[in-house]
Amino acid sequence: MNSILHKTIFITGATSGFGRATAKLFNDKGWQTIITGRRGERLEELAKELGELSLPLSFDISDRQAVKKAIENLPPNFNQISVLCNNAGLALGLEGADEANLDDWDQMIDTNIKGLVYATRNVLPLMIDNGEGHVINIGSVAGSYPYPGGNVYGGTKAFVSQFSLNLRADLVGKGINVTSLEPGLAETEFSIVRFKGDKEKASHVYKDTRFIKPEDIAETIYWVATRPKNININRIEIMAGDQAFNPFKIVKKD
Ligand code: NDP
Ligand code: 8X3
Repeated sequence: MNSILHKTIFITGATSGFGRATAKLFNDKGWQTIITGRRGERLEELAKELGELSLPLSFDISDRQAVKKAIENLPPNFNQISVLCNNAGLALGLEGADEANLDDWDQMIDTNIKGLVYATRNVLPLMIDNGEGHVINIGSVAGSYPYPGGNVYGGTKAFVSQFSLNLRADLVGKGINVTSLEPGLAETEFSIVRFKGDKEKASHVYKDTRFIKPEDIAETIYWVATRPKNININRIEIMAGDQAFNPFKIVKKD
């Protein structure tokens, strides 16, 4: 393994969905991949598949000390990180704000916001030392367009979009690019998690519709990561072919 010959991408949430597809694509392209997530067994399986260019690290992104420790203890051949893909995240529930579970709200904030800033803050000094890097944050169309039940999930993704712009403002001139990639409806384990393991309800979300595939997002991440340094892609929004916006809801008096 040689980080001079192979660029390195650090991917949060690589046990499934977008993160897993991204790890596979970058590995195919000859990159080193640092693959992370809570499910250690899945990481080990993926690492076996990817071979010696991958490093599995199991930790909970919402655990501030665990994130710091994992990044501080990166082996020397994996600590020149060219791309940080802040992908780990989740939606929990689809209840209205007056009925939603506060523990779900906490977990979304802890993962989608706090976890993302912990990873970013710990990786940035490594990028500054190297004089180059790219932070690619996975937001969502839910951060731009409201829908019933999107309440805190959409709020966390609006944070991702604005945090990305503010990161860019801090990092311009330091060789570090920042991109917010904001997908719409994609079939991953996202809805299984949102509906707390109810696979039937989750599969209904994608039934009879053309949704985004994890590989579409992986390809976009690869494209963004390989643009020349004279440009910065600030933001990309991708919707599914069969997805568009809601009309305004007008409530009539009885
Ligand atoms: P998946 O559920 O398939 O993947 C989510 C990943 O996040 C898993 O690898 C999971 O790993 C990881 N993760 C969740 N919580 C934690 C945690 N506390 N610590 C570490 N890792 C964690 O969903 P997607 O691939 O769809 O989601 C990836 C990102 O894309 C998310 O940020 C999501 O909000 C966003 N997104 C998804 C869309 C969709 O329609 N699918 C559309 C727009 C954005 P593990 O469980 O092993 O910890
Ligand atoms: C996931 C997309 O529309 O289900 O971020 O909220 S959506």
